[in-house]
Formats: sequence, structure tokens, C-alpha cells
Amino acid sequence: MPIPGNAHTPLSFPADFLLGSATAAYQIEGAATEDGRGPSIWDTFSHTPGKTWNADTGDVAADHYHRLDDDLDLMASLGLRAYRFSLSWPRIQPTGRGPANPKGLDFYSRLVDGLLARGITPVATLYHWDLPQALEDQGGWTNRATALAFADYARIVGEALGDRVAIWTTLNEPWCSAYLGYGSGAHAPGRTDGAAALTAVHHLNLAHGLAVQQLRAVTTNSPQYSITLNFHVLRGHGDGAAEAVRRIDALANRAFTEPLLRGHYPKDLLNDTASVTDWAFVQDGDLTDIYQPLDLLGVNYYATTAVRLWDGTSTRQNNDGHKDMGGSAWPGSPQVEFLPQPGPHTAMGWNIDPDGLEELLLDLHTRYPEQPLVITENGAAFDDHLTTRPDDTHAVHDPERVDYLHRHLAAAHRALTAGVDLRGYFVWSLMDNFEWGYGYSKRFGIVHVDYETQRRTLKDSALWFRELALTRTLPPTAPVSAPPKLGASRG
Ligand code: IFM
Repeated sequence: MPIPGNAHTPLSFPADFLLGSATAAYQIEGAATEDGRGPSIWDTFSHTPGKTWNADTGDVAADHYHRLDDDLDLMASLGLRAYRFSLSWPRIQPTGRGPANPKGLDFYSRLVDGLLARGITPVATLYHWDLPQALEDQGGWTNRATALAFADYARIVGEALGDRVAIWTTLNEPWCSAYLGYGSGAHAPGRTDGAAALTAVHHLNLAHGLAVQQLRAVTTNSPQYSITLNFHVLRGHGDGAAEAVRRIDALANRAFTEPLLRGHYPKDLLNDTASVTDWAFVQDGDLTDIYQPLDLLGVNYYATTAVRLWDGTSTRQNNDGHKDMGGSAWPGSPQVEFLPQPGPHTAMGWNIDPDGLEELLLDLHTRYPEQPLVITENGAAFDDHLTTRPDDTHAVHDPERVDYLHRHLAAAHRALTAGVDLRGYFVWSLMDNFEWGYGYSKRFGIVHVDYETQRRTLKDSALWFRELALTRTLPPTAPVSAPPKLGASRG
């Protein structure tokens, strides 16, 4: 029987399907104190001993801020149709309030112009976790005022770039901002307070809704509006499997999708968390503000999550795929435990399950049939090895990543064929970068970054993705063509 996606049965994506790559400001830009940028919670967190692997910080990262033109050429050489990047709020408003820093806006304006000049669709995310530290000092996402400040920031950015950005994303993975930032403590600002995490959930939802309204008021090029969520695809185990799945689905998924797409919080979520908070922070009119029509729902998917009800006697397992920093990302649900998943695994220890992506897309389509979807992140970290060819150029042979991408794109294609309104796929990530609490120990890029020299080297997965982007047809999993001719610095 022919293997789907091989030469015998090529899988093709529609002509307007966006095939691109994604990054985030703090993970690649560096230049942490340059041109008026203020400190963010990730600067503070990463400079706090014990918070990140090897005490790594984003001070330099992939130095993208200084290498913008070369990196734009790199994207063009890969045939990317779209590029998803995030804006650093403290680069634009150093304290999160007040007038815009012109140098900050200028950087993103040059980025957007550079993309358009190369025929690459700009997809801008307003917030990928780098909250200005000055706002955190006033309570961060537990303070309603942060949502209002975010709306002002959205307006500033919309006024500056709202004639050119094609797709706006308000927030990236508010689950992480709220539950890892304020619940488990694995992410900045590192708080471990369940009530604070749930308060942050609501203020992030509110910030999204207010920002969409501000953007709509000032943009002039009829862009699309979206938010990106990291969905938890749950596998229930044991006698209470359905209950464990329901609780975590409410906390992780429906706490966002229901207010955003249906205008209310799920009743079971409010009940499950009643011992943690009374949700009094939800004010009249908030849900109307949050419930804005969305052109696209961004879907981030990497792995599945296995849950079961804890019997209360054995040691509770907490293999939820994130660093254990003492707190809990699951307020109100201590009776659920997270089981290790069978392999194969990526270097993050996350299980590889492409069927989970197909199931997720089909499930979202069933729950929210009117809602177009886009895969805004999918990809894998592996322990890559840079090799030097006899002519002193470099290569990274990463067949596991090529296989991962191939299998997930085939799964996305199956969902598309089954009728899901799926508009695009963005590989995480364009280049190796600062992987938050894991520092530089994990490499997700399709382009390798040598952090000593900042030399970029196309991995085999980049060549494979280039073939996909250029042909819109899923290439076979072996490397498909010679590297494009690039500057000497890129191996
Ligand atoms: O690197 C992150 C990204 O910032 C958000 N989504 C998951 C990626 C891999 O952990």
C-alpha cells in the first residue's frame, strides 16, 4: 500500500494555504537594553538564579535585532509564504504605558516592510509573554489595569503598522502566561498562586477582546484578527478517565475558547475552581468585550497529555510536560495527575503523536464549525549535531525533525480533506532560540544557530520545508534538493 505523502500519492495544499515559520521577540531578538527597550518579566526572571537552564537569558539570543536583513533574506531563500513574529511590548512602551518609543516601532516597521518586499505575508503577535516589568510591579496580569494598558499598546501598534500587517494575533498561548506564570512558577513572573493564575486567565481574555476592538478601529488594510491557543489534547486513563479529562479540558482549553468564541465561562470551570476563587474579577460587560468575531483561531500543537484521577495514596505524578517549580498549573484540580507518555519522544520529553493534531482540528471544527483555523505552531526539539563538510560549509542532518514535520503535516492534510477550514501551517521555529526555562539547551529551529558566532546553518528540515513551501506538496522524508546558494556565513 502506498504511504500517504510519498511520490505515489502526493499530498497538496491549496494555493492560498499559508506555509510559514514562527518566532517570538524575546526568544530571538537579543538587544535587551538597546534603543530604549525597557525590562520585561523575562529579563527579570532569566536573571534570577535558578530559574533557567545554565542561567541562560535572552540578552543576546539569536541577535536577530542586529541581523534583520540577513534573516529576512534567509526567510526568502526558504520560500516562506508567511512569517509569524511577535512584538516586544517593552521595546515599544518601555514601562508598558505612555508614548511609543520610535526606535522600537521603527524596528518592526522595517521588519514588516522587509517581509512585504520579499513577498512574505506578515503575521504579527502583540504579546508572546514579555510583559513590561513595570506592569508586573503593579500586579501584572492579576491587575485589571494591565488589560487596559494592553489595549492602549494595541492601538499604538495598530496605528503604526495597521496599513501593512495581514494577520494580527493578540496573545500567544495565554494558558502559559496565566498558569505557568502565576500558578506553577515555571515561567515569568514565577508566582505560585492558583487564584492569581485564574485572575490572569480572565484579564488575558479581556486584554484580547479590548485589543481586537482597538486594532479594528485603526487598521486600514482590512487585516484578519486572531488569537493563538496551546490546546491540550487529553488522553484519559483509569476509572475516572472522563472526569479527569473534563476537568483539565475546562481549565486548559474551554477557559479560553468558551469566552472567546461563545461569550461565557463554562459552568463546570467555575464550579471546579470555586474553592480557589469566586471569579468576582469578572465585571459586567467583560464577556461582551471578550467575545469578538475572529477571522482565525491559532492552534499550537506539539504533543498529547495523559491524565487520570489520583487515588490519593501513591505519590501524585506531575508529568504535564513543563518544568516543576513547586507550584501547580492546575488550580482547583489537585485530584488529577499527569502520567508519563509512551515514546517516541522529542528532546523536550514530549511524546510524538500526529494523530493528536488531526483529532484536535476535527474536534475544534465540531465544537466551533464556523471558525477558520490556522496551525500557528508545530515542531520539535532534537539534539542536533552540526557537521562540517570538506569545503568548510556546514550541515545539520535532522531526519527525526523532518519525519515529525512530515507526519504532522500529513495529519493536518487529513483534517483539511475531512472538511476542516484550515488556512495555514507555521513551523516552530524558523531558527534555534531561547527556549524559556530550558534556555539554549533545546533546539526547535529548522535553521541552526551557532550562539558563539551567530552563524545560521540550514538544517535538512529547512531544505525539506523549502521544498514544501515552493511546491505546496508534501515532499518525501529524505532531503530533497541541494541547499540554495546562500551567503558564506550560512554554511
Ligand atoms: O518555544 C515555545 C514558544 O514560545 C511557545 N510555544 C511552544 C514553543 C516550544 O516550547
